[in-house]
Amino acid sequence: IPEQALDRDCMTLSRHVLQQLHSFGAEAQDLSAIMNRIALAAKLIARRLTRAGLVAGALGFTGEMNVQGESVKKMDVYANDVFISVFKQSGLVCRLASEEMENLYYIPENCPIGRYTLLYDPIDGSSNVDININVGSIFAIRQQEGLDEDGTASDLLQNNGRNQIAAGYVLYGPSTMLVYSIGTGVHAFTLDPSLGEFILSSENIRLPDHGSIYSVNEGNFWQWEEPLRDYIRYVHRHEGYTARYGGALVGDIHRILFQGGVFLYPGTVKKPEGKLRLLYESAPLAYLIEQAGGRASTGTQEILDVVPEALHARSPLIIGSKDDVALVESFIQDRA
Ligand code: AHM
Ligand code: MG
Repeated sequence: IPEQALDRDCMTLSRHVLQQLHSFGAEAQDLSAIMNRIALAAKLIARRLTRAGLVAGALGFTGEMNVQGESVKKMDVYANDVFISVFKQSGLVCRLASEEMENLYYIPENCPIGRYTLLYDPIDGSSNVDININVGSIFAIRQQEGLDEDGTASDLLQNNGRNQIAAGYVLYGPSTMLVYSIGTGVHAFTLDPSLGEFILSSENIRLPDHGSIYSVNEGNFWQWEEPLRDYIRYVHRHEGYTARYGGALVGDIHRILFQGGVFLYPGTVKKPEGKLRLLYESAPLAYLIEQAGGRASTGTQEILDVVPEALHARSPLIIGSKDDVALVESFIQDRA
């Protein structure tokens, strides 16, 4: 048994990525190095979050608005900068795209060799930060097509989410967890603070085809289209459903990944595209949940088939267990 425990402790994230790729070729090395950098970013953000209430200037708003028209939190800025610092001089990633930056961030010195773009939401669920509730980071890696240094992001706006080669999230909860996929299933790692390493805690996670949880902000009920309201009436009237909504997508999806169910952020009459952004929120999570045997839909189209119209384009999101996503879709499509 002690030997098994030791073996388990040695299954670090970088080792796992290399093992998943069954090769130590250039691409495997690159992906493993990128995942290591993401893990470093996660540890830096986790460290700051853990002590945020004690560190002067860690919490609260900056007073600025981001490109989405949302008030920026100091932690958003910190976490955004962490990813930049971690990937500068890495030789790995040529461009970064983030919720907190209007335009792509180029790292020209990396571009000749760094064939990848990193898309990320540095702090998902920012409203939870100041009250010490779980938040997350979301990321995706795409192969860069061409040496696009004109800032147009044209390749990102010509491809759909199937172009992602890796995606995942970090959950800053009671433990810090990193969950990722590089197209070979979904694997979860737990940060062991005494080692400073992410250690494999669940391999090949598969979510059930149906779960009892539905996760949606019902405060928007009267702003939705009627079919959505009908779906909610359905779950209210049928036994076996339970509501969970944490205000941070990563936490809500994490629960669904392990227990099944469905998360929804539908469009409203005024904002038909909803709130969540395709490139660094919906598409990475869709990739992950599909890899775990679930589905992600806009209501009428697979999320991974959507080609974004802009870097910060939004889309409605219905994601989780196959049967539960299909049930929501059946309400939407019956009325269409
Ligand atoms: P953020 O990345 O700016 O924090 O916004 C995304 C978050 C999601 O994590 C969460 O599911 C949603 O916004 C909550 O929004 P609302 O308060 O409208 O329910
Ligand atoms: Mg977000």
